[in-house]
Amino acid sequence: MTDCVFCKIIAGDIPSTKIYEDDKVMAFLDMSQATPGHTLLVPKKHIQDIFAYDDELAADVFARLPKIARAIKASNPAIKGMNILNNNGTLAYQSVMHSHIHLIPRYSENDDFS
Ligand code: DGP
Repeated sequence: MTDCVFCKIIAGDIPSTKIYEDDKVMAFLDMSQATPGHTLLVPKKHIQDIFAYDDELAADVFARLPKIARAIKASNPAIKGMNILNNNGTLAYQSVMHSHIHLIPRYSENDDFS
């Protein structure tokens, strides 16, 4: 989709800090780092939200979550946990209408994140 910021990142038309990429998904650092290492996992196929997934796309995206979460955790021994979030619809605070999953590393109970 030509006016989608995440499609432009996937196409390489907007720079990003890439964490992972294969034929189905890409993961890159969120430009608004809730905590250091905050990453977005996105399907390469433009799809708006969870309500539009079919089983195949869900398997493609969600099967990759543990591997990417482990890689982020392994990158920094200070990471003690991780919040994994997915916002769907403006009412639920989705601001980019290309489905994405937030992986937010947690370092301590005092992380400035809510
Ligand atoms: P959400 O509110 O769940 O739709 O989160 C969208 C996230 O996308 C938000 O945390 C900021 C991030 N974001 C928006 N535009 C860009 C961009 O151009 N590059 C990167 N790396 N992240 C972006």
